[in-house]
Amino acid sequence: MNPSREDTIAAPATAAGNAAVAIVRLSGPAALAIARDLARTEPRARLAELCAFRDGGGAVIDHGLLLFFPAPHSYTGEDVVELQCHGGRVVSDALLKRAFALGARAAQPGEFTLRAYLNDKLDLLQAEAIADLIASGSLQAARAAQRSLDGEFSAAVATLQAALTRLRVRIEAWLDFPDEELPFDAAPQCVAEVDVLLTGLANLTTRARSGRALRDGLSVAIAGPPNAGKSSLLNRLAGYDAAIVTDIPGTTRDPLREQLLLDDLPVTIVDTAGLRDTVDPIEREGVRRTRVEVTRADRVLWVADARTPLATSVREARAAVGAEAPFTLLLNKIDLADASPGANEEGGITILRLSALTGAGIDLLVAHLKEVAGLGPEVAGAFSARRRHLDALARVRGHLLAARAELTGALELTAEQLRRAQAALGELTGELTSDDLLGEIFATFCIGK
Ligand SMILES: Nc1nc2c(ncn2[C@@H]2O[C@H](COP(=O)(O)OP(=O)(O)OP(=O)(O)O)[C@@H](O)[C@H]2O)c(=O)[nH]1
Ligand SMILES: [Mg+2]
Repeated sequence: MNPSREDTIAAPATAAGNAAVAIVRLSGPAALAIARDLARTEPRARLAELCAFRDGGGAVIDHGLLLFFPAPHSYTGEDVVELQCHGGRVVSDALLKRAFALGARAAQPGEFTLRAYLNDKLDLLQAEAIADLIASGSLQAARAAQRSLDGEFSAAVATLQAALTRLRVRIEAWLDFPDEELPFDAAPQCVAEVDVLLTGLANLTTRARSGRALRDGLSVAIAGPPNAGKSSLLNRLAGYDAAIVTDIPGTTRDPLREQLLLDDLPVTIVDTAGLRDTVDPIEREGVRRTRVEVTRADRVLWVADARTPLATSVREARAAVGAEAPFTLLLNKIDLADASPGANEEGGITILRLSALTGAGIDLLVAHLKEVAGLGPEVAGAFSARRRHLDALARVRGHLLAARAELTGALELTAEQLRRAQAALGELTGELTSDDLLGEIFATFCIGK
């Protein structure tokens, strides 16, 4: 994706469908001339003006508002024109057609924001936050996106960058003037500084991890022996009867997928056929599909009957999913086992006791899923973030730890690790980003943004 920036681009900025108003947006060097021709008027900067928009023959397409944002004080940093017309497809299509006839071309997805980025109107974190804000599925997710868009994430990255630069300047100076003696406490001082950087980074990562969870959520597969209460659990979490529940083992055959919002955490959850050896060809196919779902999920909830001996359930869970995916053992039907809801760790496995029928312990499960997703209590300060951000932050951490380890040895190696840490940080805001990555990021935007 590297379309010419000399072109003037046009696209509907509002979604298709019947609505009171539709907005067509233009950006680029010819935007003003096109607006003049369409509206037969001299557009004034940042002033809404009621105009008649006309086609090539002078016939009125619609009456609407014209807005002109001269460069560089516009969303894209270029001349931008917005035509607000009546809603529905026909009028906005006719306006677009006229704009194309006058020299504009159709904008690619995300191209307005790409131009804003290329014109330094916003950095990459902010550009991505715009797409996240539009796509946000909960108020918390929208707030996290807003925070990134406002530049909070970028500012936190910049603070780390500045501290890293100060440290690098000093170390590079020692390298450049090897004859000068190092202050005797130089190494411990630098270690302390790297530690401060690591603490700042950890804080940033926690907030980004929460944001990623709000944005991407978690994919969960419910699996376990037949009749354990898997479908009942899905229904309980969904709050409605999504799956058929009976007391006949082998009720569920096809995997049943639901999208849920559990306490602000988006969860894709799939209920599956109970795992057992069977000769029934339909059930066998169901079991095969369960195994596929288990390997795909971020997390498997292995549902077992609380009355089954724990060792048996652990063994079955390990045998079925142990190596394939991380799992949590849910001991269901505690109402029949005369047990109370609770959570504990045993042999590295999280065990939750609950009842899908009564709802006891379901809050523990939701809290557990939030924890697994990385959605901590600091959600109020979350930055909208993506996997690429977390990958970059993890690399920064790796380089800082390596730099710290080298500080008592070869200073060149420390310098190199700090340089790499800085480069990885730069990927976040887009200081060092390949065209391929830009193409990938902006291609996921909607058209007109
Ligand atoms: N008492 C009690 N009964 C439950 C509980 N959860 C599920 N059941 C009952 O157990 C039976 C099986 O429940 P399902 O949800 O269909 O179990 P499943 O694991 O989906 O079963 P398959 O689809 O056949 O593998 C039904 O009669 C449910 O009402 C629970 O927590 N307590
Ligand atoms: Mg079922």
